[in-house]
Amino acid sequence: MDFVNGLYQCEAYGGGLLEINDESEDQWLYFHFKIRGFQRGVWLGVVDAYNDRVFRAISTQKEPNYVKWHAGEPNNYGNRENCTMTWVPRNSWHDSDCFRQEQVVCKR
Ligand SMILES: [Ca+2]
Ligand SMILES: [Ca+2]
Repeated sequence: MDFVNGLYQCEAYGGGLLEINDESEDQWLYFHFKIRGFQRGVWLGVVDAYNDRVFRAISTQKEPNYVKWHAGEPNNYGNRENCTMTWVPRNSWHDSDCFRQEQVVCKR
């Protein structure tokens, strides 16, 4: 599912897209991604809404306290990467094209 459809889906459940707030939550999620067979990306509720490379959490509109960018990310590849996913194989974050089809996890 692309980013915005994932966001709408989560809001329909009364929540929002996954946000990861600290290292222990990150480890808990990674464990669950592995046992549930997640392979590619999982969208996070962290966006570069103005494409100025300032990523904010949707829930707070503030820069998140905890981030886990992969080395060299966010790189705004092609000047069109304004959404964030955690890439399960490396357990680290990438800015990414919002129209990619990735996995969705909701949080509330
Ligand atoms: Ca961007
Ligand atoms: Ca990127």
